[in-house]
Amino acid sequence: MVSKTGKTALITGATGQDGAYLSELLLEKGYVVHGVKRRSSSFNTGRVEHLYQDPHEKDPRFILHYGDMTDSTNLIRIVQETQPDEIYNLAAQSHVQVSFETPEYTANADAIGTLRLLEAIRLLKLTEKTRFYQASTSELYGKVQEIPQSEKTPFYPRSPYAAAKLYGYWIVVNYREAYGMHASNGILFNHESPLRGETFVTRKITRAVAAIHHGKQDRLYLGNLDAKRDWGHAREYVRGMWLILQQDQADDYVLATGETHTVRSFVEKAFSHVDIAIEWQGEGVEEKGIDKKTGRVLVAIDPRYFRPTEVDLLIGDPAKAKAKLGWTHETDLDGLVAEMVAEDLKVMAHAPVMHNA
Ligand code: NDP
Ligand code: GDR
Repeated sequence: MVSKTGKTALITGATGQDGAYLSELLLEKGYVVHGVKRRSSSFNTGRVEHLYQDPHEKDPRFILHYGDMTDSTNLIRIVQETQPDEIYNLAAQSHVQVSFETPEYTANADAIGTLRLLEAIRLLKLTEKTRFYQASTSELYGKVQEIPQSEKTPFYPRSPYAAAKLYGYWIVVNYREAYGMHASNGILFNHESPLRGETFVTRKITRAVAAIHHGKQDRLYLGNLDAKRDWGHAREYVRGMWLILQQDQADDYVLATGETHTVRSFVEKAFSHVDIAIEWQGEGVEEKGIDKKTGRVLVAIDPRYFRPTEVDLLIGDPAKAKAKLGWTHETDLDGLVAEMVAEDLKVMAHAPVMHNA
């Protein structure tokens, strides 16, 4: 298997939102791309379906391998067989709220999983050859210490997910310093797209708006409407990941838009695309989002979606990425919401009736 660039990449989490965009980008650049996919009883390769190549073809350039971040020997074997020039470690139990329910599994996959991959590189004597990207996160900042958050802002994780990712961050720094590995952290702020998982708040909102528009859902239930996030477009963020690994020196970078918005504002923007103006009435768990024209309650609060500890405010400072990588975001929140709603309107036109959630 020889690629046009001569480069081979291994992506864990290739079937996720970022994995799909990154696979696409690297294939365009002429890489041979190996992806790790989990065994699942249901179909989990929908996001990379268009990249699929018949394994019987000669020299396929996109190859999926069964694997799991909790299985060391599996990871060692995949790294050995693929001999990658670049590893992008995107696999994770990535849902913050779910991490409160499955803290041990989250630590195993997200923290120790990162260690397993780094150790695979070391054991296989690939420290000189293989560059390593770690999917670190703005969740590391957690409780607000300073804004905007930069590479120098202290961390204060607020969930089992963030605590696991904190280990991932530091073990990457340690392997860089201890063994001279080209291992870097991208500290990425929230990034979304039409491929975003359906239970993250942005996609949950855009799907519900589309379903309500098509008469397939009555109401959207949400948790904390006041949380503020720095939301960008996933396609642009995976380009940043690639740029990070093209640098001579490994280093850690924030990728963000530098703007922040509330969940409430995301809801209003999304409904505006189907010509609905939302008016908010009530307070706390009694708060409701009402269609100004019809008086229908379209948004209500379900306390189940409140987190035991919340991250109230994220706003990133991407100055270092701009200066050193030449990376900036292009899509603003309005553009992102417009694209996500437009895609979900297409999806929902043919969907069955949805449960309110
Ligand atoms: P997704 O949840 O969409 O994708 C996660 C991927 O990891 C999926 O392919 C999933 O497989 C896979 N995975 C989960 N657990 C395991 C495991 N035990 N072994 C192997 N694979 C596993 O996440 P995103 O694409 O949004 O994010 C990519 C990475 O970036 C994650 O590490 C996330 O924590 C991090 N991150 C994301 C941000 C964002 O805003 N999107 C911001 C900052 C960091 P399956 O498809 O079978 O579920
Ligand atoms: P986040 O994303 O926790 O920032 O983690 P998510 O979209 O889940 O939550 C964002 C904010 O919205 C509030 N919220 C709700 N969230 C969800 N999921 N469902 C709801 O109904 C709801 N109502 C309000 C949340 O409380 C939160 O404040 C994402 C993941 O991709 C991580 O893997 C990644 O590391 C970070 O982004 C950066």
